[in-house]
Amino acid sequence: MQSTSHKKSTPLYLQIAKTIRSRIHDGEITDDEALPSERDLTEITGASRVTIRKAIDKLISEGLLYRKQGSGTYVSPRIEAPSSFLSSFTDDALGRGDEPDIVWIVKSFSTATADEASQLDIALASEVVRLGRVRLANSEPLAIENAVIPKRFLPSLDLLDSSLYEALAKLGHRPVRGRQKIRASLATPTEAGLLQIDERSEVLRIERTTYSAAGEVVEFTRSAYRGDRYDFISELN
Ligand code: 16G
Repeated sequence: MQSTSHKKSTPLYLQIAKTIRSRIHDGEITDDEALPSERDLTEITGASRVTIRKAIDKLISEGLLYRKQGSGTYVSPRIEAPSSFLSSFTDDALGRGDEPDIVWIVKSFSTATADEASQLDIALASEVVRLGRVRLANSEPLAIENAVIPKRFLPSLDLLDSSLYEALAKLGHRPVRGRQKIRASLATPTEAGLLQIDERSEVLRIERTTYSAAGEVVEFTRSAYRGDRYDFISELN
């Protein structure tokens, strides 16, 4: 059996990963900049090559670093998401040349809670489509999105393959304007697991309400986006 003190001590590779993560976080090593070589990191830290590689692999799996064949390890550029126009996750990812993907948590008809009914401006206990999705790009989990849509805008789930806005567009209900609220927060243990980040890492909590041309609420979505990967850009006129 492991002793308590052993259980509590953080493995060296995680400590090294944490140090590199905070250097990236503090902007000491930035987008597309090379990390020191494994050999240099071995010398700097006094850790073995295996430990250094394990730390780097951990940060690659988190999406913070990427390897270039025969060249080294680099800092992944942060994702710039437009927040001044109504783009979809799918379009944003494809626009960057990334491959979007989804892990479905829930995709079903449901009854609106009192809060949701008020956000959607519909009668209490109306039927809604409830979508819970982990959004990925190039296999990297980036955000968790929980959306509710009044059922009359999406009466069948068959049309919804991956993109919500594409399904709504097919039915003539793609939202035309919206309002978004962003605030800083920390990942809950469940969110951390889904996003494959450490518990209490920074996330951006976003609430988006979107409207049809007639001014009806089409969607109310609560999301948690990874704070270590996203910059939201607003155009100022
Ligand atoms: C974005 C929206 C989300 C919307 C989704 C549709 C933010 C913070 N959220 O992720 O509200 O439901 O796009 O994307 O931007 P989809 O058409 O790929 O499902």
